[in-house]
Amino acid sequence: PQTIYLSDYQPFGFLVDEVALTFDLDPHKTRVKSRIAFRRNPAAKDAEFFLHGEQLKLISAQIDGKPVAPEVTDRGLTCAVPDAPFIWEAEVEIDPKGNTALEGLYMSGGMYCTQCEAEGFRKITYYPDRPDVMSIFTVTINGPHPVLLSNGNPVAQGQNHAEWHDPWPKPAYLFALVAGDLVAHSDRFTTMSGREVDLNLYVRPGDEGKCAFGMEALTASMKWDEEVYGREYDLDIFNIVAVDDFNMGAMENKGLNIFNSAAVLASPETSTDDNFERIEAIIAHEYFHNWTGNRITCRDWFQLCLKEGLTVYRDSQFTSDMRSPAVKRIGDVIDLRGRQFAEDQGPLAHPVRPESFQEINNFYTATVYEKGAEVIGMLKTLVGDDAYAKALDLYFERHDGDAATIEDWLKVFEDTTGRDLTQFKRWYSQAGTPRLAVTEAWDAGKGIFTLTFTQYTPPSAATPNPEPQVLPITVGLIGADGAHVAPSRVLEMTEAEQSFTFDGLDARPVASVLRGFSAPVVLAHDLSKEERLLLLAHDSDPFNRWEAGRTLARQSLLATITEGSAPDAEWLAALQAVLGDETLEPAYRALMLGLPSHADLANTLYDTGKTPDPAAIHEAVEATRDAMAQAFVSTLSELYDRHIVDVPYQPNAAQSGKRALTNAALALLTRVQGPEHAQAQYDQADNMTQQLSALAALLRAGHGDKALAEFEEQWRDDRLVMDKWFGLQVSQAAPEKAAEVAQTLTQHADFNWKNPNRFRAVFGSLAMHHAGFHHESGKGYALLADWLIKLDPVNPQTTARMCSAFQTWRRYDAARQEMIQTQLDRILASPDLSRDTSEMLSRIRG
Ligand code: HT7
Ligand code: ZN
Repeated sequence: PQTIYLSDYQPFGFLVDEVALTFDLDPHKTRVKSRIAFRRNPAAKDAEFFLHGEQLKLISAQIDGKPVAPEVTDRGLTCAVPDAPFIWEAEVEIDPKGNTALEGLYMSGGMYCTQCEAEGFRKITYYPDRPDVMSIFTVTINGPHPVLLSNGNPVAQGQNHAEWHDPWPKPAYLFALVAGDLVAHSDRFTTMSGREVDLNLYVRPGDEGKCAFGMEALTASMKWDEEVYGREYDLDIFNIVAVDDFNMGAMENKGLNIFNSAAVLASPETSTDDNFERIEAIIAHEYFHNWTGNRITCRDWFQLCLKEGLTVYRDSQFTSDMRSPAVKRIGDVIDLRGRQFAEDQGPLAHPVRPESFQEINNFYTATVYEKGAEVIGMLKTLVGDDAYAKALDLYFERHDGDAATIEDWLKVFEDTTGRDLTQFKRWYSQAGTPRLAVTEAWDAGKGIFTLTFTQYTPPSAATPNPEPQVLPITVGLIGADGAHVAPSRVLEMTEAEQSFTFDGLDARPVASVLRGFSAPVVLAHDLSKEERLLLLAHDSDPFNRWEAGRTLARQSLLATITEGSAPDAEWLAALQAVLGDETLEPAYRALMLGLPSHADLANTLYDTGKTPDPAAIHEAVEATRDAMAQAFVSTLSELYDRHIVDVPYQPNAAQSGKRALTNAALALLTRVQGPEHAQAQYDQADNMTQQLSALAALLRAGHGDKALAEFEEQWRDDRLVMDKWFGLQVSQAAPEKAAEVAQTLTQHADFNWKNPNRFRAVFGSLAMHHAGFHHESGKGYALLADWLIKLDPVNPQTTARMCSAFQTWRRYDAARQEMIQTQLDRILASPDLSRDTSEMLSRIRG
């Protein structure tokens, strides 16, 4: 397969002034006519007329009305063209129903829909399918469907016919079309300059009752982007469509966002609090792309973080504002460490802006998205809030309508602040997670406290010689009585080793380092247990307070795993005090009750030169949970009774925080008090959060069979709830049973493996079940490999994404490595393996 390099970028030889597309819809023989106005691009050297095109049947082609015979390959076509501006016309035939890859134009549940990012438009018609070719699109759709949608504003609507015009130039990846028998949940929004916008959320009949929350999230996002970023919506209409078959969460097509139904449909009875929060964030994310992605897009796919990192950063700011900043930050860091750190420290490591790829779909990664967002957070910390706001204003002013680069992005910060960001740019070009170590020195005579930091990024194939990064390190100092002796200060580290002093101190303080997780690094700070207990009890920075508890938990668990010691009683006592502190938000206390994941512990063991044993990790976690349950039983009962929500369900932060705390308490209480409590909650539940938490507790306690059968009976017609039913059985299975449970579920009549949500419900849950997936039998590895081999020809994108389950394989013992290697080789040997999967596996296999 061909490797594409950032350094090879060349502008396209032609500009596209206008595009007119006509679709005559048919499940197997859709006809697409294109009429495209081209002219030479004066800025380009290369003038070859190459149009991308894949899986298209070319019916006819004309230039300026005269038939031409282009040279066609399986990747596109070339044709001799005039020097002067010309009109290209082509007609192609495509097969939406046969398109199981869910890229291009495809069918889902009887409706037509599209997914063009990154390179799906070339499966619709011949076109320069690259993000720097922007044009104005007019789309005509003919087909026997009540709803016919495309981008922009509607210009004509008739029986089985619709025309749409999008006045904003856009790249082809933002094109969208939807046709089907859909119903709309509608609203209106008045923008800050007084323009009226029609809002519609289109769903399949029967799903109307699950639209209200998504619509509220949309209007809240539109308002927030006006208030916080000064960004106003720019069309007369904004449509969202829910589809059941979708490879990712959602897609920001101009004026016509397409959503995985799991990422937009919600009701109290069928969705958990976590679902509501995720839906709110994804709606915001896709809406925010209208400016960061659509009005300003990427010059090429290497610049993907330009739109994704910034938009993730913006959606996390939105969630912080809508909910709890502390809880959001902790959740984001848990996620970053779980997914991005694993990626950055393994064979799939790549810079936030990669420099080469074979299949761009494989680079929609936690590094591009989440580390990309962290980089923006660091930039904001370094320049300050006001300078960040000025830089963003300049970015929108200077680059509106552009296909921009990371250089353009950094330049607006340089121009507004006068800073030189040359070194900071390494965050975009270097792979790997920096290790930051800190040592302390105390000069009692002078009252000076010195922190000395060293940073080191382990070399990787992607970055063999990493250089020091710019690190904003937020630090506060605390006295022995828990009071602050120095407020937070941002230390700007640029060297491999650097010291910072704090003077005028009466006594040696305790340092709270990397507050708010101010840089995405692995921190080694050799605090004593007493110091960590002090931070857990008193740190005014909520992130570091939580972090102190998490580090104590990790240390206790590691001692249990490696030495068989009992869980640390001092940590448990300190944690209990925090749990009972009613000045703290319930959601925050629920997070305090969490433990580091099995994968986190495996990684820490590996980092310290030990081979992780998944079974030992599992046993240590179970023993610790039992100890927590026994130690906290009275506090947990009190918390459960005090915070149970007895007013009608609302998915807001206050209520969901209480449910998070009571359900965390329930999970532990079930260990010591048996299943009665959970059964009662299950029987009385009037919302999915309560029902599912109770079901999980029952399953873990081995008393879930009856509730599981009732749940299936109650929800068998609701595909999104049934995804939970499938997933929960795998995630709650005992390690030795997980693969077997997953296999049995694949025999279920409703296991529609071609639906990515259902496939992920079973196999995503298996891959996430650390002790189950890595069970010594190797059954988890073999089962996943069997199904990846089966899925690849049908849906390469979803297959390739799921291969990352194997990315940490080199951390484990020789027997496990051998079993995994056998499976990797077996998949790699399957005939006609997709480019997506073969690139992922070759990188993982090494
Ligand atoms: N920008 C969107 C990316 C996306 C995507 C990429 C590849 C294949 C399928 C896809 N569906 C959506 C989503 C986003 O980040 O907002
Ligand atoms: Zn995005």
